Amino acid sequence: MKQVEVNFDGLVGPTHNYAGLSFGNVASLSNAKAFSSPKQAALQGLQKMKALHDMGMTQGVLAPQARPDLDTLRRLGFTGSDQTVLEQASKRAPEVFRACCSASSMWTANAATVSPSADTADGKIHFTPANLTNKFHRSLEPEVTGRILQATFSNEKYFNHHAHLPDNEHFGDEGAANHTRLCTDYGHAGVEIFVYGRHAFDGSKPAPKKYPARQTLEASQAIARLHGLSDETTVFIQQNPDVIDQGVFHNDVISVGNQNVLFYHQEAFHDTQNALDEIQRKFGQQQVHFIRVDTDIVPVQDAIKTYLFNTQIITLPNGEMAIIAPTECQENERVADYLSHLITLNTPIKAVHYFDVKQSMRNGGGPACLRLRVAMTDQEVAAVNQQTLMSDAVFKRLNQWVNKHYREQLSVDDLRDPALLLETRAALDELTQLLNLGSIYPFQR
Ligand code: SUG
Repeated sequence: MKQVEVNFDGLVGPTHNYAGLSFGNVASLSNAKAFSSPKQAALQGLQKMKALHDMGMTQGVLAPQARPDLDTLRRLGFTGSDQTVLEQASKRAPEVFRACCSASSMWTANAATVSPSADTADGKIHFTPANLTNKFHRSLEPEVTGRILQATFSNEKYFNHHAHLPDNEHFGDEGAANHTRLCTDYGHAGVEIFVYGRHAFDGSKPAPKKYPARQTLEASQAIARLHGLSDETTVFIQQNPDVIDQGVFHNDVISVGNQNVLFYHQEAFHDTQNALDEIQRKFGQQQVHFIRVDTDIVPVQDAIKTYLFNTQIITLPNGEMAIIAPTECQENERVADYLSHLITLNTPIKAVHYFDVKQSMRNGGGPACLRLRVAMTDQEVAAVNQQTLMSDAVFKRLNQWVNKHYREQLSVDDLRDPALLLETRAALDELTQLLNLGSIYPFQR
């Protein structure tokens, strides 16, 4: 039986905008209120998906969420027709309104934590949507995320879906952005690595001082229990609080793993040596390639600006690995030099491919933020909703759909336009048919 890792990329939604909503995420704050291009953003994302498909990878697509979130605005006391709610909320509570308009579900690395069937006690693939409690605009996502995941992975024989963790900072969970998995082969039991930012129930432990630690140890432990993971193959590592304070708001901004490779920055973890020893011990006989990038080669600030570690390391059908990097890495001399050097070293990584995902990068989301990884057997791939798997036909249809419905340009002021709400609903309604998702959106229920 063949096993592959499938990337499910988030389709960028029609309200993609820059509202400066993410304290601790430097790109989001520095681009606040700039014009965005939802159309370009969605097309850039689709190009990346298609390119991976063309490299022989199995590639999936996850639907975006519907914004503005009228249900939340009503829950917060705005009443009347949809148009009145938009008008009143944007006038009387503009910050709340903007948060209810974010297209942040595009970063599907934050959609959920996924454990493949080779790792779980019941032999099914487990999904837990992330509660994203640390940011109000993102905390609106988990319920519909759960529905999107169930509509994409709908066969109960293979897929086990959990509810998101309790909506409280003690269990702050950011999904796969703080989780990676090493394995000899995708279908073999692997080591699941959870990277947390702070201890929720023990204030004496180290924690960042300036920016929030979004993921707690207790949330990571709860996910490992829910997914039926073995202690023998699970590792919990604390992220270095100092790098969180420099703007590394998720672990996937400073380290990434694939199969027998862990690619990480020297300053990524709190207690690096013990963490790496534990990973190697739990990994077993075969040697893990620990690829460390030192601060004097790439300072943390360059890693944040270029998203060197928010790259995707993928295993191509010929068994070699390639890095999928944003063009920001190519534009930074230090980082570009490092990447050219990396592929000559004696590691499985043999190529680097650059992609323009600038629309996403301006909100702090690189190539790896845009995808949720699901390692699967052939049978499990066959059990996925087939309309969500990339093909030449799906690519063509989705491009046409974006070109038909998306605006070229959007400002945060445009978000209160009632026409945008109607355009968005028409687009998403059509999308649920294209992807065969059923009625996942509140406006369809
Ligand atoms: O949660 N940005 C997202 C970026 C998520 C990146 N994901 C990973 N690292 N896996 C966030 O901070 C900005 C929205 C705005 O400001 O308009 C935002 O939500």
